[in-house]
Amino acid sequence: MEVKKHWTNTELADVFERIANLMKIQDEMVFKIRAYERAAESLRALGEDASVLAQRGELTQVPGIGKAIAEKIEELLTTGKLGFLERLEQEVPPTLLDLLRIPGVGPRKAALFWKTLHITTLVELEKAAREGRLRSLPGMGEKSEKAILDGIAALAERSQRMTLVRAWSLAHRWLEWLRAQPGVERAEPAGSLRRWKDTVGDLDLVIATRDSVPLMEAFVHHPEVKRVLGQGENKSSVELLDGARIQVWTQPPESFGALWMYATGSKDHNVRMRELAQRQGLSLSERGLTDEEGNLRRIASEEEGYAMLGLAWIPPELREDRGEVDAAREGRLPRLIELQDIRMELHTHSTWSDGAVSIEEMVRAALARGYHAIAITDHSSYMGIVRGMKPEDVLRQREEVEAVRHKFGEQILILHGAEVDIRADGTLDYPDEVLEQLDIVIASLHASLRQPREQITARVLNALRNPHVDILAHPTGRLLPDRAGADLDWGQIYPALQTSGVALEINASPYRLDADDVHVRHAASLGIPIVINTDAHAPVGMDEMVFGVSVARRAWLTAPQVVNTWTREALLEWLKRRGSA
Ligand code: DGT
Ligand code: CA
Ligand code: ZN
Repeated sequence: MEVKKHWTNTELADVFERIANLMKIQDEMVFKIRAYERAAESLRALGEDASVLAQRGELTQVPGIGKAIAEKIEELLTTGKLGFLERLEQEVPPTLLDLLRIPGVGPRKAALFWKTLHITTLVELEKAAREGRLRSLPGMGEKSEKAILDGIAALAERSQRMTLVRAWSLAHRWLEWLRAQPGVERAEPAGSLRRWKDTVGDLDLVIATRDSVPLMEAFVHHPEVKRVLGQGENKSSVELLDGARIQVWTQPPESFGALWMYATGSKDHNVRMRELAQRQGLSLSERGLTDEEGNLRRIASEEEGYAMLGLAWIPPELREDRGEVDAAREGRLPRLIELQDIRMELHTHSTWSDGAVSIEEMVRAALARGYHAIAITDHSSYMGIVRGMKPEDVLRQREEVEAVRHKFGEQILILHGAEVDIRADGTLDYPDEVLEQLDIVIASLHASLRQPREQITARVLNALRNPHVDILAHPTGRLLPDRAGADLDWGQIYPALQTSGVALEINASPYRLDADDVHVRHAASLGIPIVINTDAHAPVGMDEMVFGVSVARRAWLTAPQVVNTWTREALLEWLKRRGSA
């Protein structure tokens, strides 16, 4: 059997769930619908790749997958399409499925709106509700009409993905719970979380145990579980009351390495790894490596697993199929920057603008983290949005900085800087006479982020042309998990950074992570210095450095490429070359 597109079990399950929902709207017979739902559940819980099982002709051995479903899976795997679903979508407009995401709207209501008012989309439904056309339908009223409008508004706000900070705190809590369960020898994070992707869809947690079934029972019956999406012996997934999704995978300890590799992904990395194994006549699964005679060699640790395929262990942050497998084979994986390499914080706020504590307290916080330098960079007074500093405040602030310097002496280098707004017309918030008195200048966009590409790019280029600017902060202004940032033309930003010598910021806030890994990697490859800034507004803010470092790692950066790892002398030297120190 030839497989054209790679289908994950989740994608296959989504297809059958889609069929089941369309049939519900169609008011099909319950037992037919149930068969598709069962297929979706068992695919979600399946430990092995359905595509691999299909190649071996073993799909029908999976509980919940009969001959008819197996044929549909094979059709999807070989042709990338499913005739049955296509015909179904001719009968029931698939956009109706969007209506099911509204709380209180099930297939019956969706069918009602469709058949009586010819509504097929969320937009049409919202319009009808606004115009009061729903309330007179059978089983509806003014109240339920209002509930639908509220539900649509809430949908728009709710994101399907989590920020890294939310995902990690959830993961720590669940790992603790899992580790306390009987028979659990090890429990670790996997999936996009372990790769530190900027947002996380569902949490993947992997477990070494010889006693999986009772563990899975306990997991799906945990009091925080709202809905079981799939339950199997080696894999179960649930939706929690707050909407987050968790997937738990198990293997006996001898196969833990294989499982951890598999569940960490990414999918593209796994595909690349499987190809590598295939070239050696092996098949790689979440249990281990199987040779052509069918002998399984289990993989207990990831290091062993990679070594068995002739590779150095690959840090999870690199597992995105961006050249890491070749680099691991050729022994040229980078020595990635680590949190301990960070020795300074160059973007912080105090009570002089919108920070929570005094300059002295921020300096103490930096010292407590073992840093040898800190920059105090309060906001300029743009548009009065935050309590920014007027040019005359900057001069008064300098006196306080001097006093704090006097107090701490050689212990720490204190730079007096500012975060200056790039105004909507591209000019900076302070005149050059003020900028030239500062030790370090950060330029950033805060307002009018929706300007057209040409205009917003020109704004940034203008700021980069000012010789006093040292750092371009959170360049796009995006807000995670789902508010996109400015539409910058990076093709112009990179060369401008290069010629100006301005450093590109990785803003470490888990709500920003801006610039992102892809842009940072490219910038660093051009020799542009990268600086990781927490933009702390209080001492605890400095703890977010770890998220910024994760972006740098995903961008393949080594410590010397990141300004924060430098010595004081190197920092001052760089600033002097920039002309502002
Ligand atoms: P997410 O949850 O959207 O943030 O992204 P991931 O990377 O956590 O993806 P997810 O949760 O769909 O799957 C977790 C890992 O499991 C993924 O990184 C790779 C692996 N995986 C899932 N399904 C398949 C599959 O069908 N084939 C292979 N080779 N790997 C898969
Ligand atoms: Ca995931
Ligand atoms: Zn800031």
